Amino acid sequence: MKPQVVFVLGGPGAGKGTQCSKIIENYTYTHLSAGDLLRAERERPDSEYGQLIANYIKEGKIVPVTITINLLKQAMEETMKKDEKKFRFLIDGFPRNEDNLQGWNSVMDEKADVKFVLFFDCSNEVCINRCLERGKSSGRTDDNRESLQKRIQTYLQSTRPIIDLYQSQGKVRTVDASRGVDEVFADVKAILDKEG
Ligand code: UP5
Ligand code: MG
Repeated sequence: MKPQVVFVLGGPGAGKGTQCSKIIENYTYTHLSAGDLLRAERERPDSEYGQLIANYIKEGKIVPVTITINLLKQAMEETMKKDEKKFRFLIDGFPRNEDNLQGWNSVMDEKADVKFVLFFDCSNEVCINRCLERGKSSGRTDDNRESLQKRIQTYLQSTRPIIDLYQSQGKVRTVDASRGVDEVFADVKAILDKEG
């Protein structure tokens, strides 16, 4: 079975991870956060990319896709090897720029089907406030004002055009992510129930 993919996009702190956690409680999807995979790789003692990833994340810049795509591909393959029924994936926080999209297309385009993009739409102000609030306890090196400015900038300059591109192909399902977690999830459910 070819893996079925939903890309989950939205600004920093829009609630991608939160909503993906709720989705996997209710649907047979596997959640793969590109950011979580990169953070895990950063912490792996013999990683040759640890320092590079650490710098990119703190600067709110997008890591070269060769690194990210290998982590994603490996995680997908491992999931499907363990359980062949797990062929539906939520890929959270990817693709974030043109380089990511090209990397996906060259490595994964024929191996997986992208069903649609789930887009959590939220104002920059709400995004920043959520991340600053989380930053009080998250330990994330990028949940501070300086990094957040850069993350928002990168999101607007590099990620929005990717969402727009999918939009022009009729592949974007947009949710107003500025509301409470449960209200957002009610909309997410309606989309997933409809898409099957
Ligand atoms: N919260 C969530 N939903 C809420 C709601 N409806 N109402 C009120 N509060 C809500 O949520 C963020 C915070 O808000 C939490 O405290 C939550 O409780 C609360 P979360 O669900 O974590 O939001 P999410 O959108 O997942 O935010 P995240 O910070 O993870 O988004 P980013 O996209 O910035 O982070 P990510 O981990 O994807 O990427 C980090 C960095 O990794 C990037 O900046 C980049 O440097 C690098 N990266 C790459 O280079 N390439 C990639 O492909 C991916 C990442
Ligand atoms: Mg996240």
